[in-house]
Order: sequence, then C-alpha cells, then structure tokens
Amino acid sequence: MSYVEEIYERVTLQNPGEPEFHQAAKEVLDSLKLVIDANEEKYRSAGLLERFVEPERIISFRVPWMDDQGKVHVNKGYRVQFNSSIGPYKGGLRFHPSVNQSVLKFLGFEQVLKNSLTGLPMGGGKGGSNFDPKGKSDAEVMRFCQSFMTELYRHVGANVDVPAGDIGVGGREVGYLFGQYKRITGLYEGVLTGKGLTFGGSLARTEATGYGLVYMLEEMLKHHGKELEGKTVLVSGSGNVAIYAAQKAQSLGAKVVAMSDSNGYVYDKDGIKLDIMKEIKEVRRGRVKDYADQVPGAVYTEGKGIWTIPCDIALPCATQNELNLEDAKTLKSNGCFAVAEGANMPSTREATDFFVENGILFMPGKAANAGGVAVSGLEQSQNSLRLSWTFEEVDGRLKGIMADIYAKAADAAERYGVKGNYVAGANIAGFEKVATAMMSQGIV
Ligand code: NDP
Ligand code: 2IT
Repeated sequence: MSYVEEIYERVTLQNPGEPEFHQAAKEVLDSLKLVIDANEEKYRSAGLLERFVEPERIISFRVPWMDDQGKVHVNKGYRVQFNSSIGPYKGGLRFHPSVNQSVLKFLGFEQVLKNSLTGLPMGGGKGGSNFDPKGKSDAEVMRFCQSFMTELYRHVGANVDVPAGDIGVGGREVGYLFGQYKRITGLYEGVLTGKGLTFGGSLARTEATGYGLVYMLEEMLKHHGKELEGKTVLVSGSGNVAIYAAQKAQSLGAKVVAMSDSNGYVYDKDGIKLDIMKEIKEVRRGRVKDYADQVPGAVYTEGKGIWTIPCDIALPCATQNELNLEDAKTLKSNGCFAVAEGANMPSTREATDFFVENGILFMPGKAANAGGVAVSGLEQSQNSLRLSWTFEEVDGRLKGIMADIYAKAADAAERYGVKGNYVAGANIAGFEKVATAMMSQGIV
C-alpha cells in the first residue's frame, strides 16, 4: 500500500462518521500521490502525512443562550485549529444547523491549503455552531454571539487564531463577537476579520470572495483564449459570496441569469437586477422567491435545479456538495465550458472528476475562493500597521493575489504532468509550502 493510501485508510478508520472530512482528505491525498511518491522516504520518516491530516487541536464547547421569550437553548460550539505551520490559525466561523465536527474538519483542512496558496502567513482553522441565525431577532443573535465568544475568547487572539465570517456569519455577527472579545479581554486587537469599517475592518473585505472568484475566473479564461464578456452565468446561493460574484461578473459584461437559496432558484432571462437582490438579501434578510414576486418576468422554482438552466459558466457559491455528477453532465450538455467554485467543495468528487476529465475549465474552491481569506490577511496587516488602505489599494492587491494563485496552480499541475488540472495543481502548490514549513520545524 502506498503512503497516501495508508493515510487515507487511517483517516477513515480513526475518524468514523465524518464523511465530509473523508471526502476532502481523499481528494487532496489523491492529488498529492505524485509529490509524496517522489519524497516518500523523507516524509514517512517524519510522519508528515499523519500530522498533516490530524488537526493540532479541536475545541468543543457548550453555548447556552436565552431567546426573546425567556426560553433557554443550548447549541454546540467548535473551533478546529488545524495547522499553524505557516502562521497563526485563520479561517471562518459558520453558523448553520448542519454544522458538526466533520464539516468543520473538512473546512479547516481545506483552509490550510487555501491560506498557503494566498502567499500570506496564515495557518488554517475553522469553527462555528449548529445555531441557525435564520428567523432570530438581532437581540437573540447578539446574545448567542456573546455566549459563543465567552468561551472562545481564551483560544483566539490576533497572533493566535483569527476567525472571520462564513455561512451565517457576516458583519452583524462579527461585530457582536468583537465587542464581547474586547469586553472580556480588554484588548482592542485584530482578533477577527470582516469587522465593520469603523472598528478596524478592511475596505473590500465584503466584496473580496466574490470579486476574487471572478478575477480568478477571468485569469483562467484568458489563459485559454476565452473571455467573460457576453457570457451567460449561473450563480448558486445568494449570500455574501454569490452577491459579489454576480456583481463583479455583471460589471465585466457577463449576464447572470439565475441565483438561489436553500428553498429554490430564480431565473431572470434579462439578467438578475442586483440592487433588488441585495435589498432583499442584505437589508430585509428575505428569500430569492421575493425577487420573482417583485420583478416582472422573473420565474421562481422551488427546490434544487439551478444547474438545469443553460449557461456558459457556472459559479457554485452556496455550500458543499450542491453540484453532483448528474448536474455536471447537464451543465456540459447545455454548453457550459467553465466552472469556478465560490463555495468550499460545492462539487461532489464525481462531479469534480467529470469536469476535469471532460475538458471543462474547472477551478476548485481552495484556489477560486481564496480572495476572501486573502483580504482577511490584508485586514490583519492593516490592523498591525494601524492603517487603513483605500478600496483601490486592497482590490488591486486582491487581483494580484488571485493571478498569483492561478500561476501557482497552473505551474504545479504542469510540473507534475497534469497540465490544466487545477484541482491537482492547487492541492500540490498549497501542500508544498506547508510541507516545507512542517519539515523545517521538527516533529511538532
Ligand atoms: P452566506 O450565509 O452569506 O450565504 C450562504 C448562501 O448559500 C445562502 O444563499 C444560503 O441559502 C445558501 N445555502 C447555505 N447552506 C445551504 C444548504 N445547505 N443548501 C442550499 N443552500 C444553502 O454564506 P457565504 O456566502 O459567506 O458562504 C457561501 C459559501 O462560500 C460557503 O461554502 C462558504 O464556506 C464559502 N466561502 C465563504 C467565504 C466568505 O468570505 N464569506 C470565503 C470563502 C468561501 P439560505 O439563505 O436559504 O440558507
Ligand atoms: O472559507 C473561507 O475562506 C472563509 N470563510 C473566509 C475565512 C477568513 O478568515 O476570511
């Protein structure tokens, strides 16, 4: 049995009941086979892969809070501190009923490689809760965030672990979490990113993941003699990543004809009017169905199915495993030629393999959505410098970082004889830096 096969078997045996983590680990390990085979002796003797697939630490805690009626609820809270070889832990917090240890380990594992690709000094972590912010009042969300931070504060810090947003955690939640951290510790420091602009947040962090995704898409298209202008695009989801991906795609001349949420999807043949979608989602915290109620000619369909709409380019920006093999085949037969992942692991393994094997230009999440954490890294820099850069300065750096990630993934793929396979390229390039750092730091 090869070293990577041995490690994958170990992952499944030692982490039972964690299918998302197994899935993420398998995809990465499969990509790394060539690299590992070339260095097997060295890596084996250092137990490198055994350490690479094991989080440095998982913190798991109780989060009690009281709703507006005085009823007590108890949620689960977690922080997975996966790997700190290249910098303090960094990664988002997710509040969603589906959150469990498996989901956060897959996200933390992906984050290690993603953060490495950005070129910034950030280790990988992820956290969150099975709390559902949907339908909760601001006061309930505040009490929940305060309770969550009352435990988390002892494990984080500007030079220790720096959380940020993810699904269900945006500016409102980061604000409440920051306020409680400051109150408990007395420290006014960059312990979180995605903060409000009046208390240390960076311009362009809100837009960064979606904008970065489209910068990456453009870069990939350009290298294959194609362009975004005039193309029909599907964007799944309608949260932070989806909205700003759609906005940047439209500003560059593409037509985004559909968006979705967990209830259904809306199709607008004239192109989604983002001012209306943003008002519904960011101000009213409404549903995409409200868009069809408001815009004549827009059609709302309940359920999954956004991938059945004919398009040139698909940008999955909602959640893991939202695009399966059947969806991938439908996209291809409808003429889709490029897919870039705004979400983390939105394509199943079968769908990913189908894209790669069938000549679809495919950029995996850890490369394509790295713009969010990259600008988080720039927010950390600005906090350390006690400065704030202009929107143009941050956006310009973001664009440069996305182009650099493209180049790293393309180069690694080519070096290992799989030119154009950005899944392998991103995994290998991300791993190389982490592995080198781990090897240099001894058995820790
Ligand atoms: P938001 O909470 O802002 O939006 C999430 C969107 O996805 C909503 O439209 C939501 O619909 C939909 N969604 C969530 N869960 C499900 C589900 N189980 N089934 C169907 N739809 C679902 O989150 P973000 O936009 O921040 O995150 C979206 C994705 O991007 C995630 O995979 C996240 O990990 C990834 N990501 C986020 C980054 C960031 O900076 N925010 C950075 C890099 C990656 P509904 O409202 O119905 O729940
Ligand atoms: O998945 C991700 O990269 C994020 N949710 C952003 C993490 C961050 O620290 O900005």
